[in-house]
Amino acid sequence: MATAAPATKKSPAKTPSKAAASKPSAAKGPAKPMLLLLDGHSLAYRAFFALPVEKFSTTTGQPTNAVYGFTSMLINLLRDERPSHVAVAFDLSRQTWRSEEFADYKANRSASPADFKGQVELIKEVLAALRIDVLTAENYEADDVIATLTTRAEAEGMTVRICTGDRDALQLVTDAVTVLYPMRGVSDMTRFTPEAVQEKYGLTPSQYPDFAALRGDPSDNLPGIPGVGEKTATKWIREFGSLGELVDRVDEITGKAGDALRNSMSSVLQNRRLTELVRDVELTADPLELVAQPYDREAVHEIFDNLQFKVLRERLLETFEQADETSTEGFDVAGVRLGVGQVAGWLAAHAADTVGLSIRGRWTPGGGEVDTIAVADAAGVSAVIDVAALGPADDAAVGEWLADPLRPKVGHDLKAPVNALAARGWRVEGITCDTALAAYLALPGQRVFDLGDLVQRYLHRTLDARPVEEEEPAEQLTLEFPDAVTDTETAVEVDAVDAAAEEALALDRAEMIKALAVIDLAAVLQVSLVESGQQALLTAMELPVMDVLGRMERTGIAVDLPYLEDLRSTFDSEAQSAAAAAFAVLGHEVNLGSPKQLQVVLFDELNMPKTKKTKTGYTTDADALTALHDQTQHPFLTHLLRHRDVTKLKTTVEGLLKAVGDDGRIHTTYLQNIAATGRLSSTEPNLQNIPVRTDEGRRIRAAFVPGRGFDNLITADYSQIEMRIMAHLSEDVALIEAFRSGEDLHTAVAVRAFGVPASEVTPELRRRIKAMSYGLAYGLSAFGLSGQLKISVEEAREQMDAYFARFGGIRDYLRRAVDVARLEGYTQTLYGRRRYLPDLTSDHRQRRELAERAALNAPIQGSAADIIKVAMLNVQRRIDSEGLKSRLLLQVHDELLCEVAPGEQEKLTALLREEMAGAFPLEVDLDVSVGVGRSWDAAAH
Ligand code: DCT
Ligand code: MG
Repeated sequence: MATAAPATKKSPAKTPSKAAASKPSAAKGPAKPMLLLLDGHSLAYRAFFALPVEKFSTTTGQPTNAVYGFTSMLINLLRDERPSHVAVAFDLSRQTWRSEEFADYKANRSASPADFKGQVELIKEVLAALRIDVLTAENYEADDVIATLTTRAEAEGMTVRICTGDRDALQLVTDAVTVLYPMRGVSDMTRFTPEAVQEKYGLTPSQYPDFAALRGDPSDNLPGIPGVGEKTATKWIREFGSLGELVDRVDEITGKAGDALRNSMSSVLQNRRLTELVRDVELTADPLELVAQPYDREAVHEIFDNLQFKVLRERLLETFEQADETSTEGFDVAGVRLGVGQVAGWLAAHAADTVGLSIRGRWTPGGGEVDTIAVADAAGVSAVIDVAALGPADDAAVGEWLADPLRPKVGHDLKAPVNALAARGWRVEGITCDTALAAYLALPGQRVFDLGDLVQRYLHRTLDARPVEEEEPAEQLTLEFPDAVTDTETAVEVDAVDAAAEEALALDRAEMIKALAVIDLAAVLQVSLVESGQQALLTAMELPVMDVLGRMERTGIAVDLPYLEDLRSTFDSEAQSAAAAAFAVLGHEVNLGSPKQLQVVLFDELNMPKTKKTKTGYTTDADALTALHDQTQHPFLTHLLRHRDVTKLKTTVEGLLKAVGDDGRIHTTYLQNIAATGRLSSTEPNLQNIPVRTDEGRRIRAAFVPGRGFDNLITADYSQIEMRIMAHLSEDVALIEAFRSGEDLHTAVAVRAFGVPASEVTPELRRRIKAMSYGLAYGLSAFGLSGQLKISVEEAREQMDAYFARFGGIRDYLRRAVDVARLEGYTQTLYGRRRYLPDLTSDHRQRRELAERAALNAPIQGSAADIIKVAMLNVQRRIDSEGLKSRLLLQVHDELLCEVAPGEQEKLTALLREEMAGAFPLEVDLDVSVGVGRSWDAAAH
């Protein structure tokens, strides 16, 4: 029995199609309906082989080349063909009437490559988001479904476009049916009309399957005739008109070819039966029901986010912008640049309003320059403030307005512009929404928060000016009676001035549109945050954190420049001597940075055991070489690894040197909305990159020193914060007790889980127990654990069992965490920060397991991130309220770093301890250690 999706039928008449929604001109009358049919598997396969999988994979390792290529072809087809009806046919399995009739049918095909599997499901998800019907029929191939729909569509008077990578479909070509056949890659399509078939093969479409039967088809495992090629096959069909006629008069063919044909007659006839497409498969959908629908915007964003298709999403949105009634709308922008004296008036008139901002200028680390501030109110009134052309009264008014916490402001990604305003001497208070931060809370999995994208997604609008309605303007009358004077030169001058003015006006308009857009966007995002219970995270956490981060960026941290330069040359010469030592072992030089040359040295010259094979040979990545070194202890590897380490350190130091500003301080830039867990990161320099526990890391941190007028640096950090959060969340009695015993945690765990006396817990054992605690907390399997601890899987399983026998609450919590997240679709931190994990229900094992580990990790890492943010805010508030001169400088990992003003050390130490320990009332207390010194390293403890 044949089945076809979907079960629900749609009315062909009511819903306007995606293409039809682009308003075909009424004068032409309704265009003939056009059905676009795609062969899902054959195109997906084409795409898979046309696009390199290395270039098309998500950061989580999901291959996407087939999905990408298929979706790209689909978008092009929808754009170019503008079908009114559309469907995609898929094969269900390899078992069809053809394989029943001929057991060897397609039997030569190897199993689909591992990277291909799973992508078909993703393609179906894309199609569901685009609201395109997927049709299948048991016992039939997609080809037959297509042939059936084509036949019926033609009978209904529709035209048909078939896109497939299978030439058997050429038999369907008529004046009303065109086959689009992808040539090289996925963007070139050959259009097979009857004429094109004739031109290419010298045959009519109905002769094509006759010819194909004679030729055979290696890809379907259909045998050909020995000694008879395409030329002869074509000649015969042309001469006799059809295979039937040829069979009837087969004796007229003489010579070897004739004998071969007569010998192969039964396989030729079988080929012909198999090549014939079935035109009456029972389907539950009729061609007229396959109306093209407007796509499901939310679903498209979701699947494209998952697949990390940025360019394709833009192409899709752009292509169907006009078709989508709601998205064509831009913004009414009637505002102008405010003249001298008008700024104060505009701001006074908006004293009670929330004002949308868009700030234009140039941002530098911790500073910058502002050109204009575009402002808008919720009623759609907008204006532009030219910062360079402010009179004294206006200047004061802008300063007062910006600094007033009771005058609400909203904007997008304001940290950098606020730093630039600060450089101009303007403090900013009263930011009630930053749409980049609000979107980060609403869509934590996304990494880029572009205003235009968000406006599309949440407001279904574009950042364009809405065209002004063309009325009969009175001025036009005067234009019809132009001044008689036409001085060419003046006209040219006027044109140039006009062009410049036009350009300035366009810039101002773009800025005003952004100011208008953020107001509407903020409103929508705030509703969404209220719905998900994350409103307080925005107002009480992320927005104040943005303010503190901006202050830290502007303050920067002093460095000992001569020391840092020395350090660079030290690392440089260490790198050189490591290289020299490596060359001495080899007896010749080699480029240590070239994987190709290393492969030759390691595996050919030194005959080392082979590492994992990749596309470019045996891998020489850090993990593999470390393992190889553990295994062989080869001196070449010792020097090579040392060379790599030191080179990396040198790069880190160079990054720091490059970042030192004119004031002798490094002003890092914090990234507040990148990490899906809620953690902060930083760039230029990336502070996370400075190794934490190594000697070299300490040498680097020794370069950070107190600035002039400050005594010391003081650092305060949490110890074992993740395990404390784990104890709190799991309520595991043994773990809580281990913490409360006052013993060192990892030692206490060793004692409890494995019965080793505390005195026998060596640093190495402690390290292993620690790795085990964190590993299990983050979802490591026995297999993973065996790898980390370099023990057998069996041993790892035993240790896991012993661990969980004692800390059963942890195991129960971990299971529950994943189950709840699967059910709800997201995890939550102690503060209600969400992380959405749709892959928890994926059929794709790799993706599902990745999501499961994320579900364990996110609440713990995210809660740690929340806690340190709260601590940072409270520390800053206390510093302000107590009027201290000391300053917060950095936040990195679980650590806060401050500059101590003279006489404030005691106060600051106490304050840091109090505020960090008191940031959240965990079941087990937060432990804070504080250290003071003349450098970051000296302060470490
Ligand atoms: N971490 C991890 N796996 C490890 C070690 C550390 O995931 N094997 C993560 C979680 C904690 C964080 O890094 C900080 O590391 P440590 O300071 O080493 O952890 P700790 O529990 O604070 O241990 P210690 O008491 O030794 O500082
Ligand atoms: Mg620690």
